[in-house]
Formats: sequence, C-alpha cells, structure tokens
Amino acid sequence: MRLFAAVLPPPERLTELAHVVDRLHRLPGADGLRWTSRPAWHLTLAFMGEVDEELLPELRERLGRAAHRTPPFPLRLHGGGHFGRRALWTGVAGGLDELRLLAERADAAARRAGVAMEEHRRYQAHLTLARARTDEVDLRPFQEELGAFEGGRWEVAELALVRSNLPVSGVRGEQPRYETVAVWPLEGAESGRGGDGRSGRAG
Ligand code: 2AM
Repeated sequence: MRLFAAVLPPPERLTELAHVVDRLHRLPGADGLRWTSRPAWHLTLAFMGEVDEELLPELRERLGRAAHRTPPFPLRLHGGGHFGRRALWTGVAGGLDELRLLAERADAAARRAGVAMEEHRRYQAHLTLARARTDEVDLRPFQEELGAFEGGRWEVAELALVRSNLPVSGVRGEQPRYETVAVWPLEGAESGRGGDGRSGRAG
C-alpha cells in the first residue's frame, strides 16, 4: 500500500484555508488547475511510497516511538508558493525546526522499519492546493493572493500515518483518496531510548 506520514491541520484551520481557496478559485486561470479538496489537505512529513504489508507492525512501532519522543509544537498555515509551473501550495510558519525534526524522525522510522524510501525529495513543508495539467497557467497571481494569508496558530499534537489510494477509474483529473491508518500523540519524552538512531542505538 502507498503510505506517507503527515501532520493533519485541525478543522478550524482548514476552514480558514478554505476561505482563501474560495478566492483563489475565482482568479483567472483557476479552471485550468486541478484543485485538491479539503479532505486531502495535509502536510507530508515523509513519503514512503509502496510499503509491504509485512513491514507495517515495525513501521507502526517506530513511528509511535518517534511521536512519543517529540514534543508538541505550534504551527500556522502561512503564505504560499509554487513548484515550477505545476504545483501551488500554502506554506507554514512557527515551529518549523520542530516540524523538520518530526519529518526527519518519521523518515528515519520508516527506513529502519525496512521501507526503501526510494522516492526521497528534499523536505519542504507545504500543503498542495492545486496542480496544473500544463505549463500554461501563470501561478504567480495565486501565490500573490496567498501572500496575505496568515492562518491561526494550532498546536501540532499528533503524527499521522496516511494511506493514499490512487484513482482506479481512469477518469482524468480524479484525485487520490487519503485514509488515516493510525495517529500517535506527540509526547516529548526526549530522554527516551528511542529508535530513530539519535540515541546511537543500532536499529
Ligand atoms: P505533493 O502534495 O507535493 O504532491 C501524497 O502523495 C503526499 O505525499 C502528497 O503530499 C505529496 O506531495 C507527497 N509526495 C508524493 N511523492 C513524494 C515524494 N517523492 N517525496 C515527498 N513527498 C511526496
């Protein structure tokens, strides 16, 4: 199954984002983009790709431990940007160092559980709002509109493991369906003899 670790913003923060996205939908060129929908909004921490079912118990164990060791931290959705001319996103502000640490720990947990992590990309925290089918849409006006967006602060208190079900219909533009497989509370038990390698323990 296709899996990734993520932070899921709470409903009230998604509602704020939905208001901004409504405005984006009205900008010229919006019809030329494939918009992600609210149930799909998440911040990926570590993308694992296809994972063998037999690795799941170990993966769960290690992600749980990573969450256990990491303290909750504040975050807010903030501004926006684009990857080339193909993906429009909103970014985050606040506990960026903590978010990155959680991403590193989720990545390490997956590797140590035996996940190949072959599709690794440099980590950049973002929440994808739209994707372009071609290079023809100028994403800059969308980024400008997002520039003023400051979402409210929330406390990131959970690490989620999410399954991505790719569309099977063959309908062009259909989005993957995401399903939360498990969540673990962030507990900040830093002194714990965790399994992501920082404690020096072989895994
Ligand atoms: P994206 O939104 O930038 O496409 C499910 O596909 C989630 O995993 C999405 O957030 C997606 O990022 C992310 N993702 C997909 N492939 C990835 C990869 N190779 N590296 C990192 N994240 C990836």
